[in-house]
Amino acid sequence: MIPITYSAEVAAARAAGRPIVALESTIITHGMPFPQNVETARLVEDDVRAAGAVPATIAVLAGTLHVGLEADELDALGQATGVAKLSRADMAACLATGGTGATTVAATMIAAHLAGIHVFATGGIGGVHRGAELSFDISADLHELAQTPVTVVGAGAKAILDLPKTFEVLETLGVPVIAYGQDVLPAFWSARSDLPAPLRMDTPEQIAKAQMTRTAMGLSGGQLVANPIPQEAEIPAEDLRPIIAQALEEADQAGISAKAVTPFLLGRIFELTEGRSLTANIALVRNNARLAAQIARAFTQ
Ligand code: PSU
Ligand code: MN
Repeated sequence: MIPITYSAEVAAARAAGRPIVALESTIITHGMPFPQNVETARLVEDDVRAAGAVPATIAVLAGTLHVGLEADELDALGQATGVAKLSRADMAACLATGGTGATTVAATMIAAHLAGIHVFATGGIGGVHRGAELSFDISADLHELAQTPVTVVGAGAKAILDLPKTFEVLETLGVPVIAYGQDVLPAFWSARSDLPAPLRMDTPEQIAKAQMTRTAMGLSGGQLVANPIPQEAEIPAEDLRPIIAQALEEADQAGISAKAVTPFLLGRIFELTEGRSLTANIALVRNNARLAAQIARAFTQ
């Protein structure tokens, strides 16, 4: 009924019960410029393999849900224009109408769960936008974490967001937020924020066991693992503060809204930091992929 297809590598891993890590595609189509987007997607897949798991990059191509992309499919998606950005609200419609779309965190979680994949690595989740008290712009990623049993490894939520409100909403929704190896939450491009971590874990095994316990208790939903960017790759929060403020101001002036907000802000911050934000983004996604692979292995043990 659901038009779903697996890459050869993912099909073999499923048959053998090997650990699999889901990867999203919105970061490729809307989060990074070409050609760095495709290069990063490949590096991230290789990081997952090097850490002993199999990567499954997820996207909807011409009405079929792909769990794992072949090399040529990844190349084509990375250069395609006009690709939809899919979340819970529009994923089924895209499949039903034969469309092509990249999956956000929410949509990738849905696809991962359908495919029996427990762990997913991304850059940072969507969340509560600054000014949400007027715009009501709160990412569907938060509600997805509350209902779909997939552990998402990110460098927290993207620092363009209102981080305190994002973590308040996650708490309200009953989503475990686990800082990896430190007592404060990371802030995407920066390793540390001044927000205390609701939970802290220090091993992949603890994280896998917590998800399994949650599910065994009949609690719905996944967990967010907030994995700090490696220190040597981070951009200090003080350096970014004025740049984020400027990008937000410009988005406001230009009347950017809804799905366009996050891609616009990431694009402007890339320009304003002269590419530093992209270098950091690549480092943090790769770091998340490595941890996700370890967690996926812990799930299969
Ligand atoms: N992580 C990144 N870059 C991105 C994203 C995550 O490093 O572009 C994407 C994810 O797909 C996430 C989306 O779900 O940004 C959030 O979009 P929105 O704020 O419109 O919900
Ligand atoms: Mn939004």
